[in-house]
Amino acid sequence: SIFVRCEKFESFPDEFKWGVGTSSYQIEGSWNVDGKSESIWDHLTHNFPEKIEDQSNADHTTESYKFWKRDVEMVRELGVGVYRFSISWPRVLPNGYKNHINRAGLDYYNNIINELLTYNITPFVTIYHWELPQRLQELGGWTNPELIDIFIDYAKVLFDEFGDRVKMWTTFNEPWHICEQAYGQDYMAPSYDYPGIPIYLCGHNLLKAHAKVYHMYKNIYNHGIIGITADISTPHPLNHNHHHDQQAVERAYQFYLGWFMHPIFSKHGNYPKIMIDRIGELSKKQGFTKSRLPTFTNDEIKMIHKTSDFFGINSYTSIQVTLNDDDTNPAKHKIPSFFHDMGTIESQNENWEKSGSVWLRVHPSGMLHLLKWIKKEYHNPPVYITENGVSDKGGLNDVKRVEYFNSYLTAILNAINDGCDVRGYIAWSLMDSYEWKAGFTEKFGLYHVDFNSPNKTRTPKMSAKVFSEIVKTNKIDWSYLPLIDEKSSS
Ligand code: GBH
Repeated sequence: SIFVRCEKFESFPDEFKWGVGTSSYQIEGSWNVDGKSESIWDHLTHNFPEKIEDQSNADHTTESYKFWKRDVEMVRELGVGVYRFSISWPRVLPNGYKNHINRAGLDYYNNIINELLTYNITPFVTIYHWELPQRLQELGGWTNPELIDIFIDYAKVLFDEFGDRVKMWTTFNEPWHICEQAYGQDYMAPSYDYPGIPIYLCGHNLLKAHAKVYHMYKNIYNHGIIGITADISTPHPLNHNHHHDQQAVERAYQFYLGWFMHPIFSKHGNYPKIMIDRIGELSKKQGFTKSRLPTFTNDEIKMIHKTSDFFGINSYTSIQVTLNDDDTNPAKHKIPSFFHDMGTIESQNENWEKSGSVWLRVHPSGMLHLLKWIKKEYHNPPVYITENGVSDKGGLNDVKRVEYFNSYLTAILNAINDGCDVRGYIAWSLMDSYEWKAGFTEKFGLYHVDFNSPNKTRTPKMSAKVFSEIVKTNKIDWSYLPLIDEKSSS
C-alpha cells in the first residue's frame, strides 16, 4: 500500500467540518408539483429518453419533495454537521425571472433549512446545480449575457428569503460541466453538441454572474461565506519520465480548473495565460476574427478577482494525460474544440480499480496530488471538498465504498499534515439518486433507496455506519483500512 500512516496527526482537526451532499434534480421528484416549471433536465429526459442509459427520468426519483424529513433524519443519523443541497431554480421562479415567485417552492426549502437548524446542522446551499429553467435555455442559456442579471435576481430572492439562516453558499456547482459537457458535447442538458465556441461564452458569463452575486452578498448580506465549486479528475503524466507528459498535466490543470479558478484565486486574476495563448493562436489559424475565448476588461478582471471565500472542489478520480500537438494535418485546425484547444489525450490506468461508472476509477493518491497542486498554485486557499465518493451497482454491503472513503480520507489527512488548508469534507452522496445520464444504473449513496417502494424507503449501507464512526471520532476507521496495491507509480 502507498499509504503511510499519518506520522504527525492521526486525527482530523477539531474544527474540521463533515457533511453529506445531494442535488435538487437528483432527489426531489415532483417535477411539476405545486407550481414548479420545467428545467433543462426535465426537458432532456422527457423529450430524449434514449439519451439516458435506462431511459429513465427524475420525475419521481427519491421523492425528497415529499420525504425531506426522512432525509434530515438520515443526516442526523450520520452525525455530520453540514448538509449540502441545491435549490431548483424552476421550483422557486417558474419563469426563471423574479416576476413570479413560487411561494410553495420557497416553503419547501424553508422547511428543510428550519429542520436542519433545529438539529444544529449547517445548511450549505448550492444556488445552481444544473437546473436551469427551460425558458431561459430558450434564450440561449448560459451563452446569453442576459442570464447574468437574471441569475443575480434569482440569487437575491434566495438571499432575501434564506439569508438570515443560511450561512454557507455556493453559486455554481462544476462550471466546467455546465459549459463543456452541456454546450460543447451531446452530454449534459441542454446537449448542444457545439464544440469550441459556446463553451467559452458560457464560462465568461458564469464567472461574471458568480462574481456579481458574490459582491451583492458581501455588500447587502455578509453574515456567511460564499464561494464556487469546480471539479477535476486529477491529471497524471501518462509516462512519468516524459517531461512532455508533465506539460500535459499542467495544461489539464489549467484548462479544467484554471479556466474558472485562475480568474478568482490567482495572484492577478484573469484566465490562465496558457488558455489565452493557445485558444487565441488556434482561433487565428482557424480563421476567426478574434479569439473564441472572450477577453475580460481590466475592470472585469478586478471585479472577478478574489470572489470566493473558499476553494470548493469536487473530485472523484484521476486521469492520465499526454500531449497531443501533432498538428501536421492542417485540416485539424479547422475543428475547434475544448480538447483540441487543450491539446492533450486522456486515458485511464487499467491498474486503477474500477467502480460502477466507466469514468471513475479508484486512485486516492490523486486527491493528495490535487490538494498539493491547489496549495502551490493558489497560495493555500481554504479548501472545502464539496464532493467525493464512488459508485457501484447497488446493495447494502458496500465494502468498496468503505474502502474508497477510507483511502481518499487518508490522502486528505496526508494533505492536511502537509500543510494544505482543508476545512471540510462532504461525502457524495447522502443516498442513491438519479445519476444524470446514467439514470438509476449507478449508485453513489451512503443510504440505499428502494425506488419501487411507495415511501422510497431509505436504509443505511455499511458505508453509512463507517462514515458516521469517522465523523464521530474524527479518525479514519482503520479496521477497514483497504489493502489496495497501487500498481501505478504515482
Ligand atoms: C458530480 O460531478 C455531480 O456534481 C453530481 O451531481 C454527480 O452525482 C456526481 O458527479 C457523480 O457523477 O462520461 O466522461 O463525460 C462530477 C463529475 C459528472 C464526472 C459526470 C463524470 C461523466 C463523465 N462527473 N461525468 S464522462
